[in-house]
Amino acid sequence: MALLPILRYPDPRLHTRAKPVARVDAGIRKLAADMAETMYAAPGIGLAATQVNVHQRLLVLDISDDRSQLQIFINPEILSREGECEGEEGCLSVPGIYETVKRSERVKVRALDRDGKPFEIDADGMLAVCLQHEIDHLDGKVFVEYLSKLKLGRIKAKLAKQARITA
Ligand code: GNR
Ligand code: NI
Repeated sequence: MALLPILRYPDPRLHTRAKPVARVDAGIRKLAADMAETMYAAPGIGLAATQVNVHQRLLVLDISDDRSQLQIFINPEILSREGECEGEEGCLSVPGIYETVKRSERVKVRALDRDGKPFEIDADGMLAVCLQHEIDHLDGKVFVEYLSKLKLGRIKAKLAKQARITA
């Protein structure tokens, strides 16, 4: 197991569109295990491969209170969406920034599991929000890019200041 470095916004590599995983093999399972370790250590409730500079369509998440329900989604696809909801989001690639984002309330997602077997889930609540947030990462999109130009400008200034302090 290994902790992987997480890319920080506005790193341009966060805007890479990830490619489908061609084969679910030991390498992919190792990557998923390292991503899970990285997510738990951060701590976060989800992590997309894009955030650790691997541009393959793979994400891990665990929205359980006791951090015991790891879920792995390979080549996830949103099949359908219903409703709308607004909630505050954060991102391990945008540390210290929490902003309200509009999302679909429910999503039906198809993906492959760690054995390469297809499955489908109907997600709502935090799971639905987290899946949309992570699949956005795989498409090269970071949640702050849903905000107004004014807000995004302020966030960029704040992140630049933080980077100067921690450098
Ligand atoms: O840890 C995370 N928390 C979170 C809270 C609200 C909405 C989405 C998230 S995902 C985030 C981890 C992360 O950056 N995943 O990409
Ligand atoms: Ni994120």
